[in-house]
Amino acid sequence: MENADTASYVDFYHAEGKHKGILSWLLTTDHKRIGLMYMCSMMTFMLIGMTLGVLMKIEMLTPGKTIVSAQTYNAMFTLHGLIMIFLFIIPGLPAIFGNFMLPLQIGARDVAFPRLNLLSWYFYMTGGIFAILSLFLRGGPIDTGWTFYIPYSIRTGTDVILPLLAAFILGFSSIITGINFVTTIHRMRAPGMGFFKMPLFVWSLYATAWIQIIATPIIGITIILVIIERLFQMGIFDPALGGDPLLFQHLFWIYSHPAVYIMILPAMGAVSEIIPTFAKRTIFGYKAIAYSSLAIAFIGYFVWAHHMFTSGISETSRFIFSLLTFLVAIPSGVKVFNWVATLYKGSITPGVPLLFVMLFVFLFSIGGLTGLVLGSLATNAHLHDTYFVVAHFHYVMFGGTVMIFFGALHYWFPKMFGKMYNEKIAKWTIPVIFVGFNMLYFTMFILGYEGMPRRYWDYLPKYQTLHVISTVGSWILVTGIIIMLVNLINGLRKGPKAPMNPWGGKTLEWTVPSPPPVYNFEEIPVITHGPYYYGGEEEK
Ligand code: HEM
Ligand SMILES: [Cu+2]
Repeated sequence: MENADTASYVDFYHAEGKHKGILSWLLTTDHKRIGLMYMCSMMTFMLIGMTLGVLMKIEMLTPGKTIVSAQTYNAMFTLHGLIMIFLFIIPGLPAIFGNFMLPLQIGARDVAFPRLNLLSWYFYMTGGIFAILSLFLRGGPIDTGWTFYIPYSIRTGTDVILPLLAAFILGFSSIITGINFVTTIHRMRAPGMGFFKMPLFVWSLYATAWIQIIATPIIGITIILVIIERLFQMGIFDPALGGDPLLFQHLFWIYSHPAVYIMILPAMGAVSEIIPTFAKRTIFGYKAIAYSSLAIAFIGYFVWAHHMFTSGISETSRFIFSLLTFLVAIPSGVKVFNWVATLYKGSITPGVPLLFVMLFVFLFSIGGLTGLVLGSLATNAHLHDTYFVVAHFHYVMFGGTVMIFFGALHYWFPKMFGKMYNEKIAKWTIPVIFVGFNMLYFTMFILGYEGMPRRYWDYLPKYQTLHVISTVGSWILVTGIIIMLVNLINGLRKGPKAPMNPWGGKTLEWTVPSPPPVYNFEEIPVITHGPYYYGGEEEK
C-alpha cells in the first residue's frame, strides 16, 4: 500500500471507507480513527479538569473566600476528581494509544471486535455527557468528592444519581475495551509472534485488560446499590437504616485500588518501549518486566483496605493490608531495575519521549515512596485525609501516568499523524513542567504534614505562604503544558513530514508508513526474530 505522501493526515484518514466527512469518523470501525476520536474527547476533558484544578488553587490563595463559595469549591474538587479519574486517566492510555498501537504492534489489521470498539467510544461519550448534564439538573453539581462516600452521598441534596450513572456507563466502555484487547491479543497476533515476542506495551495492555474485565463490574454493582439506596432507602449502606457504610468503602476500593493499576500499567508499558528505543539496546529483563505486570495486576487485588486504615476496621486486617501493600513495591522495583539496567551502557539519545520518561521516573518515585509512608499504619493515622494524600496521588497519577501520557504522545505522534513537531520547543517545556509541578505539589506534602486537611475551602493563616507557592506553581505548570500542546498542534498543521521510523524503534508499528494505511499491513508480517523485535534492516 502506498503512503499518501502528499495528503495531510486528515485527508489520509478520510481517504477510504464508505462514509465521507464527519460520518467517516463517527461510523468508523478503524482502530486508529477510534483511538484518535478518544484522543480528541479525552484531551478536551483533561483541559476542563485542569481548568478546575487551577481555579481551586486560585481559591486557595487566601484563607476564606477568594473567588468562589465553599459549596462551589466542593463541587469543583468533586468534578475535577471525577473528570480526571473516570474520563481521563483510567481510559487514557489504553483507549488512545492501546487502540491505535495494539493491532500495529502485534501485526494485525484491526482489533478483534471493531464494532464493539466503536460502541465503547459511544459509551464513553454518553458517560461524559451525563456527567456534564448533571451539573445543570435538580440539586446542582455533585459535592461528594469523587469517592461517593456513604452516608453523605445518600444525604446530600445535590444530584448524585446522574454522575453515578455516568460512572456506570463509563465502566461498560472500559469492560468492552478490555474484552476486545484480551481477545485481540489471544487471537490476532501475527504468525510467529508468541506471547514472549510481544512488545512490552502489549503485555501491559494485556494485564490491564484483565483488571478492566474483572474489577470494573464490582464498581458497577456498587454504583447500582447506591442508586437503589438513594431512591428506595433499602438499608444496604445507610447506618440509620441498619446498613453498613464500611461495606460501601470495601466495595468501592476493591475496584478503585486495582483501578490505579489500570492507570499505571500501560504507562509502564510505554516506558518499556521508549527506553530501549532511545538507549539503542534490547530491553534488559524482558520476561521479568512482562511477569511483573501480571504480578502487579494480581497483588493489586489484595490491598484495597489500605484506604480504610482509619475507618475502624480490625487491627488484624489493618496489619495484613499494610503488609500486602508493601509487597506491590517488589514488582514495581523489578521494573525500575530493568529500565535502569537497559539504560546502563546504552548509547542514549535524549529525545523528547525519553526526557518525559526521566520526568516520570523522578516524580513517580516520589509518589511511590510517599505511598509507603501512607501504607504504614502509624504514619497513616497522622496523614490520612490531609494534603499529604493529595500530593501523593498527584505525584503518582499526574507525575506518573500523565507524564507518560505526554511522553507517549511525543513518541507516537509522528506515527499517528505523519508529521513532526518542533523538538527544541518540546524539550524546553520539560523543565517548565518540572519546576511548576514540584512547586504545586511538593508544598502540599509539607502542608499535609503540618495538618492541612484535604477538601477544605478555608484554612488557618499559617498555611498561606505554602498555598501561595503552590498556586504560583500551578500557573507555571499549566504554562508548560499549554506550550507543549500548542507545539504539537503546530506540528500537526505545518510540521515537516515524519519518516517511517524517526526514532529507530524496533517494534512493528515502525515498519509501516506514517500515518499507517487503513488496514495497516499490506501483507501480514511473519515474525522470525525475537523476542520482541522484528528482524531486518533499519529503514528510514
Ligand atoms: C493543572 C493540574 C492540576 C491541578 C492544579 C490540580 C489541583 C488539585 C486540587 C487543588 C485538588 C483539591 C485539593 C483539596 O481541596 O482536597 C485536587 C484534587 C484532586 N485531583 Fe487534581 N490537580 C491537577 C491535575 C490533576 C490530574 C492530572 C489528576 C489525575 C490524573 C488529578 C486528580 C485529582 C483527584 C482524584 C483529586 C481528588 C478529588 C477529591 O478529593 O474528590 N488532578 N487537584
Ligand atoms: Cu490503593
